[in-house]
Amino acid sequence: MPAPDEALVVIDVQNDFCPGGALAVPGGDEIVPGINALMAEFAAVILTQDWHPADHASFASQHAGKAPFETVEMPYGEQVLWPDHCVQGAPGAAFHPDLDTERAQLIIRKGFHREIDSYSAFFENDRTTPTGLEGYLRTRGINRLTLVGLATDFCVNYSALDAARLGFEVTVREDLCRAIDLEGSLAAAREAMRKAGVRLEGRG
Ligand code: VGL
Ligand code: ZN
Repeated sequence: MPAPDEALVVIDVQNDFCPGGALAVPGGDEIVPGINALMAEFAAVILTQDWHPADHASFASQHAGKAPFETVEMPYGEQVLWPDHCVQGAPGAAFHPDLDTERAQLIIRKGFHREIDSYSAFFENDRTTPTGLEGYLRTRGINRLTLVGLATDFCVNYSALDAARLGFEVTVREDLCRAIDLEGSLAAAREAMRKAGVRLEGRG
């Protein structure tokens, strides 16, 4: 029986993060069947959706002389610049067509403020502007989370760290995540999550 205090949070399983997409994560589509199957084990299923305006400040195209995967200094710290991706309403922002979105009780969109990126499902990249997810979970009495999705080293990592910091018990199913892995970012993310008390499960 699914426990009432547990939720599955599916991070950014969107076309642009899958092969053929603008910011494709290697093997990003491989996790979809396993995520669909895991949904049956949870009473609460939440999806996140990266959802940027076309002129979002995280896009390299908005910074003269900058290329994707270079970094800039933003008021809130260092920001990686990305190819244009997950533009609001565009096909790339849609969920992978095979993802079972009908099971979702909440879809939380993030990254919609032009000036600030939002990797985490809980806070924008200033680590203080809330998305509202914490309040939703607490008012439903949910305090244990399992995270899956894309990408392990960015949105899953930031979401897991914020959830742990907020006092949730957090498990990341690594077999149902895939990474971008920029300059060791996957190893750094795994180390940070482990240090924060996040349970890492399902690594082959
Ligand atoms: C993501 C980079 C930019 C993610 C989102 O979902 O991990 N990464 N936007
Ligand atoms: Zn994004």
